[in-house]
Amino acid sequence: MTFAFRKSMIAAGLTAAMLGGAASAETLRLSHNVGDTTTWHRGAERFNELLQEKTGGEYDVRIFPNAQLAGGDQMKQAEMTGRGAIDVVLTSAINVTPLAPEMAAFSLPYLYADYEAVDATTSGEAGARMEEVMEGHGIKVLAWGENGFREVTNNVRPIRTPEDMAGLKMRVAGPMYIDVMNSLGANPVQMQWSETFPALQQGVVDGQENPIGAVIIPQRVYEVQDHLTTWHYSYDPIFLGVSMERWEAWDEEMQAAVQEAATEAMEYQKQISREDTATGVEFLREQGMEVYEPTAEELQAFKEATQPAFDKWAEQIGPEIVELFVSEAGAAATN
Ligand code: X2X
Repeated sequence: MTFAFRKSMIAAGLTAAMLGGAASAETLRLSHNVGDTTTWHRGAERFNELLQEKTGGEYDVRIFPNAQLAGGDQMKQAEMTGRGAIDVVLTSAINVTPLAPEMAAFSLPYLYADYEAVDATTSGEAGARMEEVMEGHGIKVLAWGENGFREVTNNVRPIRTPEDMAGLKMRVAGPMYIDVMNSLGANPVQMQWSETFPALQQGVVDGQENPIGAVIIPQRVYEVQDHLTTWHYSYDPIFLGVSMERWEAWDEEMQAAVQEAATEAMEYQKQISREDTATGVEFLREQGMEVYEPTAEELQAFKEATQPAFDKWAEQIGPEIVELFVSEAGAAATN
């Protein structure tokens, strides 16, 4: 039975169950590594709805948050997807860097001036190049969504200059951010996201960095952090990817349904992340956070201070890929 036929039967009043849909629906297991209140999760839910709709109920998606399917290890999800142990992954570029160091290119400090620059790379040659890299690791990237520009929070003092970071114990997600924090004189600690809230609450670490709309607000980081600075130091995309093994086993009709559902779901996820970020600073102030928005000169000082980390990682990623990102982002930036 084709999806189109199933859809027309459902439109005519038959239920998916009557068509043998609900009982025999095939379930794809989707892993992501943040909580179920985030824009990531809402994007995953939208993917489930759209996939059911586009396959006439023959396929659905079960969502597992907090990297549960990888035993809580957010960096392990991609590798598991690559070998077919997880069907679908929704994760951010930084989590994939142990498997594919090239993916760190997106998050190089101060690479992007604005969203125009971001979108030019995810929809351009740079994004296509990263899709090839991920295919080499057994993951078909279906669509790019957004974690966002990562902003710094802490409980010790307002951050206005690189010197203000000195000695702060900072939770970070991945290896590149260790070097970035070191270049600022902070003390970085790599930690799972799911363990970060209690660590901040108990004062095990002083601060962390994450995007406002996708993570800081929905995960209520403002309840355990006093200061935030919108330093925009690193951008982090997310992507919806499916194991190549799964992808290659599907016929063209199913591949088209999955692709369309993913594209629409990530478009939605990106839009709500940007909206919630745009209104977020005011919301965080209402919640009692002290928010500092640096001037262009102050941002330049952070950029200069983090240059050694940029250079070190540019070498690791490969100059040709970095050049592709820098030129595509630079040509599109309007800021
Ligand atoms: O762990 C983080 O900080 C998060 C949620 O942003 C990532 O997945 C990189």
